[in-house]
Amino acid sequence: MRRRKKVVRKETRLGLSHGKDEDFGKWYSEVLVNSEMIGYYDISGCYIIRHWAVVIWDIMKEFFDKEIVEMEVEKCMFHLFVTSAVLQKEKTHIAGFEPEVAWVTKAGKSNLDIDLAIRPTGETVIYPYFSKWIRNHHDLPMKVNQWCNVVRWEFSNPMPFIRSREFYWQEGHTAFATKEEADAEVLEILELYRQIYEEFLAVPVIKGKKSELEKFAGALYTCSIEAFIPNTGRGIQGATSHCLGQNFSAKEFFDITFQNEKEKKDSVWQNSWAYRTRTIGVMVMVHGDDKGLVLPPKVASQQVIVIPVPYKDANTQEIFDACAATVKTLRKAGIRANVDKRDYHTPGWKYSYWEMKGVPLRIEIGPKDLTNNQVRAVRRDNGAKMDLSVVSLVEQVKELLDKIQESLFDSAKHRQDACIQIALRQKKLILAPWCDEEVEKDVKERTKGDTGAAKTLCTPFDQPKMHEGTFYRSSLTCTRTLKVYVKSDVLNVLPRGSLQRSGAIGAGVTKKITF
Ligand code: 87F
Repeated sequence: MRRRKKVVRKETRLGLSHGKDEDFGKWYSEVLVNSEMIGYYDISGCYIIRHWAVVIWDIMKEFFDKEIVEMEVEKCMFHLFVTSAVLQKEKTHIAGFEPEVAWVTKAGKSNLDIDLAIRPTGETVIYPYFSKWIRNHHDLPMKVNQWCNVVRWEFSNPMPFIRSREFYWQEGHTAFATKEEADAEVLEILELYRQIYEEFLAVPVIKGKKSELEKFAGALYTCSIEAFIPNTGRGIQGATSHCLGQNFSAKEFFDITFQNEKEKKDSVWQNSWAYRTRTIGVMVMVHGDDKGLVLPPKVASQQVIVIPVPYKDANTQEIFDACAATVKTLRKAGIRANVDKRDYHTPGWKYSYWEMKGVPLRIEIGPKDLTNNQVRAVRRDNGAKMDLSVVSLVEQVKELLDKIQESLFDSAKHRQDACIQIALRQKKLILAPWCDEEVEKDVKERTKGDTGAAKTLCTPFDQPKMHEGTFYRSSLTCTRTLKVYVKSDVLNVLPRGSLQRSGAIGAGVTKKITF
């Protein structure tokens, strides 16, 4: 029997009681609460997002806002409520989502004249006004974005950041005169989402296009960013950028038309795009370890924590002064640094505390460091310790933070790449040749189970070379699937999990396929 790994540290009483590889779900909740990212609320599926996480959100928001301002997207704040009459306008597109819509039906003790839905997304709230505001081609493109909360009363297993009943997001809604402009924007936004994940959160992602079955029903096509959680072996949708075509602008829906340059009436081409607080959950799942959070320096609210290490007869005041001076120097250079001055905790306790909170770099200053005009630095990601000279402290810290950011991404990328296989039986992300919807439905149906069916995530834009008729190396594939899957020259990424459990898929291995 495998012995349970003891993660709680005796000497400090800080730490986690569940290992990441031991019970991933419990580990995740514990990390979020102990690191002070979230608080559990008394409504199931609702969580309080605390300062430590809000700062991460704000850093991403600042980047994204700056980029979309460059794209001439305007800011807006639409209402939280939508009447059922307006919500019904979108009926065809939101079919299937209705059970998730939450309603306000009372004010005090009296029933409202009309029930009000709480927005699950902004289309129905925003598009009636696009219809009023857009008259002719001079009004186009129209581009708006809002940062807000939405409510979707999910019934499947809630999980902080990943699946909550109320969540925060940005939602962008744009209208163009031509499809070409809309197509270009879909990709431009997708690239910003990639940057958020890869360059800020150090999480590798796959950019691609959703299949017809997995796209938003109201969209002409949906592009997405897909991330991978090695511990669950499952893919997770990171953000979406939809081209809505003329579906919503059509006369029978929101009737968003304009006079084109030839004085002819035409419907606008629309896009909508969003990323949400789920980003934070993905980052925690990918980088966290048995000591707690591991924050990439670019999004860490504190990049450096300075800890005084007083020693017996040494001059404590001098050590505290040196810590304060170090913080001042680092902050002046734009580094988010702070000192833990609390005199009622030991340095050891503080080390564990800041490790739990994932601060990328710890600086310890003790009497020996004062004498040698140096500080001791400890990396959160790999535990490496080094002495840094006070003379060139800023440059060295900046370099270290860059290295930490880079190596977090590299190691996550390495883990993800190692899990992408042309294979159906292991706990893997599957890069599989794709045939048609019939097969897609079939795979989804046959792999249904408690950990979720193997549905296609997206068709990656980056496609490995493959020729018609080439057989792919696979540990196994059933004859039927193999036959149909290799017909296509497009590869789709499927999450692992259910395929592996599927006897049907596993049956009838007949061919070894080579890549
Ligand atoms: C839940 C309840 C009601 C998703 C819902 O992805 C409606 C919906 O329309 C709903 N869940 N959707 C699709 C949202 C599509 C779209 N909206 C704007 C986005 C990006 C931003």
